[in-house]
This record gives sequence, C-alpha cells and structure tokens, in this order.
Amino acid sequence: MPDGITQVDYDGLIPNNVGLNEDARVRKALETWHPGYIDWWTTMGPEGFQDSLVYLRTAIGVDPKGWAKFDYVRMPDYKWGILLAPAVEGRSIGFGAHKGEPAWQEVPGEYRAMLRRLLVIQGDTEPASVEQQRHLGATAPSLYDMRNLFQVNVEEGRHLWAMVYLLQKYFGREGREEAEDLLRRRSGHVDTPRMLGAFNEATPDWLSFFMFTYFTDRDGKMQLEALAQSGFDPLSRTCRFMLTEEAHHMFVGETGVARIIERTCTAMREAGLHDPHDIAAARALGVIDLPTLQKKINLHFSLTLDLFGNEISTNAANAFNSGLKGRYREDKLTDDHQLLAQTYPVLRLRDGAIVSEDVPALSALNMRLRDDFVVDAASGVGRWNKVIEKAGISFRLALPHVAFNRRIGEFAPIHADTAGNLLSQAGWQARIGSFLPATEDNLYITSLMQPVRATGEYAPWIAPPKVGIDNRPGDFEYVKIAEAA
Ligand code: BYC
Ligand code: FE
Ligand code: FE
Repeated sequence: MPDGITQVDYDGLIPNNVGLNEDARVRKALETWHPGYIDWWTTMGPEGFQDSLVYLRTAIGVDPKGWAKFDYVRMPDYKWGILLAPAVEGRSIGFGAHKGEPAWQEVPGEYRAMLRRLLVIQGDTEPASVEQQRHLGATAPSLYDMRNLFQVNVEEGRHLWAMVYLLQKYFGREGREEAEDLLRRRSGHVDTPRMLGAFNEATPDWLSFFMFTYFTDRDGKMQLEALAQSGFDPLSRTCRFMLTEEAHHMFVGETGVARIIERTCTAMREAGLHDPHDIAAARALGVIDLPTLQKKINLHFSLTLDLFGNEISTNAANAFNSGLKGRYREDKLTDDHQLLAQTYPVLRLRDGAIVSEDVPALSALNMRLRDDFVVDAASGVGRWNKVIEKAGISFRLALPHVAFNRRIGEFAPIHADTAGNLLSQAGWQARIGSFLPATEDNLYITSLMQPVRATGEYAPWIAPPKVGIDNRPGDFEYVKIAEAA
C-alpha cells in the first residue's frame, strides 16, 4: 500500500496502514515479536478479566472523524494496529539546524543513537502504565469505569506497538533487541525497573488511577506533541495518531476526579456538613474528603514534573538542534525556530532562595515543556473548583509549587512546602503528612475500593458520568464479565 493512504489493512495478524504486506522483513520481525507481546499482556496486563467481553473502541482508520469502531472484544483479541497519521505532502523540518530541509523518511545516520533513545524511553512508559494498573479491574467502581480502564490499557499497549514498529523498521537488529527489552523490564522491579521514575510507582487505587491519567498521561500528551514535530517523519506521523487516543485518557482522569468531587460535595450538602476540613465527618459519609484529594494532587503533580527531566539539559538542546524533538506545538510558534540567540526564564536555586534566571533558550527546553504542562494541567483544576463552588463549599484545589517534592532537577536537593517556601529536613518531616497522603489516608481510600459490578450502579464515593461512552447510557453493560473473573 503506498504511503499516505488512510485505509487500514485488517486482513493480516497486525492491522496497519503502513503497507506491512509489502514489507516482508518488518512483517516477519513484528510477527516474531507478537507472541512475546501476547504473553506479556496475559501475564502483566489486566488481571482477571482477560476472558470478559469489553465494549472497546478499535481504530479502523486515521481520519479524525470516524476512526473508531465500538464492539465487545476479549482483550487478548484486541486488534493492536500500526497506524500513522496521513503524510503531509512536501513536509519540511520545522526547527533546529536542519530547518527548512525536507523531512527525513529514513533515520539520519548522525542522529541514530539519539533517536533510538527517545523511542525506547517513549516506548518504555506505555507497558509500564499497563503494569501499574493491572490490579485495578478487581475494584472498579462500576462497569463504565472498568471499561474505561481497559480502553486505556489496550491503547497503551498499542502505543508500545507504535514504538516497536519504528524500532524494528528503522533500527535493524538493535531495534529488535530493544523491542525484546521493552517486554522484559517491569514497573517497580528491583533489578529490571522501567526507565523513568513515575512509572515505577504503584497505582494501588482508583483515585490514584484518575490522578495518573489526569497528570501523567498529560506528560504523555506534552511529550508526544513535541515528538509529533519531529523532522523524522515516521515518528511525527505515529505521534500524531497516538495523540488522538491520548485525549480519552486525560478525559478519564479529569472526569473521574470531577465525579469524585461531585459525590463528596453532594454528600456533604445532604448531611449539612459545611466545614471541608472536618475530615472525619466527610469520611463518616463514605466519601473522599477534599483535603485528601489535594494531597493526591500534590503527589501526582510532583511525580509527573520529574518526567520532564532537568530544567537545564544538553540532551534536550541536542534533540531540538538536530530536528528530532520540537517544542509543544512548535508549528504554531512564531520565532526563528532555532533559538540560537534567545533566552528563557528558569526557576533556580540561588543562595537558598528560588529565583528566576534567564538562560540560553536551547538549554531550557525541558523547562519550557514543563511550563506548558503546568498551564495545561491547571485548566482542569479550575474546572474541578467550579464543581466545589457550585456546591457552595468554600474550598479550593490548587497545584503545588514546582519545587515541592521533587527528585529530578534543580529542586531535588531541597525540601519545600506546597507554596514553595524552603523547609529544613526537620520541618519537612514534621509536615509531610499534611502535604502528601499519609498511611491513614491511603488506608481510608483502600477501604472504599469495593467492586461494583451491577449494570448501571456506581460505588458510593463517585458520581455516575454525565454521558456514557459511544452515546450509550450510564446503565449500559460496558463489560460482560466472564465467570472466572
Ligand atoms: N527518571 O538531560 P536530562 C507517556 C535522566 S509519558 C529517571 O534532563 P533529558 C505515558 C535522563 O534520562 C511520556 N531518569 O534528560 C504516560 C538522563 O540520563 P542519561 C514519555 C531521568 O533527556 C502515561 C539524565 O537523567 N516520553 O507517554 O533531557 C501512560 C539527564 O537528564 C528522569 C518521553 O519522555 C526521570 N524522571 O530528559 C503511558 C519522551 N529524568 O541519558 C504513557 C522521550 C531525566 O544521561 N524522553 N532522567 O543516562 C525525553 O524526551 C527525555 O529523555 C526526558 C528526559 C524528557 C525523559
Ligand atoms: Fe500512551
Ligand atoms: Fe495515555
């Protein structure tokens, strides 16, 4: 099939719009990799529901309208396809030293190692998140939520396929070895962990899941937007299609948290409880108190900020200069796209104080992407606050300061409170339980995680969704649970 065609070939083992049928070498490599992937999926993917019928969307095209088809599918039978957004005729490289040259259809030799590293890091996060979420099916608060979890999981599986395709098509034997290693590492494993910090943390409960899809999948969005700008055209086209799926992941997170807030506020109002800080009273109602939601925001936001790397980074400068990784929506920016003379303000630690310092813009690209992330993440928090406001409760959720609870970058060596005031080790220890979920908070959340599996019913700590998936009602049977599960 020629390049640029939007039709998906569904006949073979691997649905694709990249002409796999005419590419025997890559098809063979992928078919060789496939059994290992299925083995990984059945042992490390969703636990206990592999025989259940899940109402999933599958990509059948790459046209933004109508790319999805909904149907009941057993997850191991999901059609994990290789889908690239349509080629843009005459596309040229949009930034860096090669700005204006035709986009690369093959890997530029001098940047081979750098590109491979970016693909491997991106690829590693996808199965990691599936592993982190594998126990959540058992405690789903409804069939609707269970279906959304599994939708996210199969799509993260597809994102792994997307990176493995690029590795196997463009990196020969090295690529095949990397593809094997992507199935070998394990989230949280002491000897063979996943590559980035946040992807080795546990996702033990549904509040964590919603926070993860809100914040950490949003790092996915930012990074994919930056890679979608790539001068390496197959990467750009891959990421552009992945982004259409990513939107749903963040929707699941934002609406999941919003529904928890809504339920909490309704329960408080009905009980005549006006003090949002009366945690015991809210918990007596069986809902998640607002201060605990704030602590979860503090945790997941700070873990996710670490994924942007160091504020000042030569890796990031090199990736930009070489044309491999752009800025967020580079094509919408109006500067020279080379950044040789510009500066960018970066928050730095100077003599025990946090100050803004102008540094060469090329070296500050991680910081810039992180800033774009913070703006993007703040908008949903604003919508969460609207729910609280509407209920007449005086409480505001907020993102913590970027210096809070960091393990990577400028603020890793210090402690700061959620407002960005520096704390001594003792000061931090004394207050950590008010910033981050403490053992009793986690135990309380865990106590709420009782499965609800009747069609149309929802756990008492979360409101039903306003609309269902695929225009189905809230009481649609989103998962037909198999006997054994
Ligand atoms: N943990 O120069 P620096 C997603 C390492 S999420 C551990 O600042 P750079 C998804 C760094 O590797 C999106 N190590 O690094 C979401 C480097 O090590 P080496 C994932 C870290 O390269 C939800 C050293 O520190 N995609 O898709 O500028 C569900 C120096 O640092 C960490 C990408 O990230 C960390 N957090 O920035 C499913 C895109 N941070 O090489 C999926 C590809 C830094 O010196 N990745 N280090 O040994 C990149 O663009 C960059 O590699 C990073 C790091 C932004 C990750
Ligand atoms: Fe993903
Ligand atoms: Fe995602």
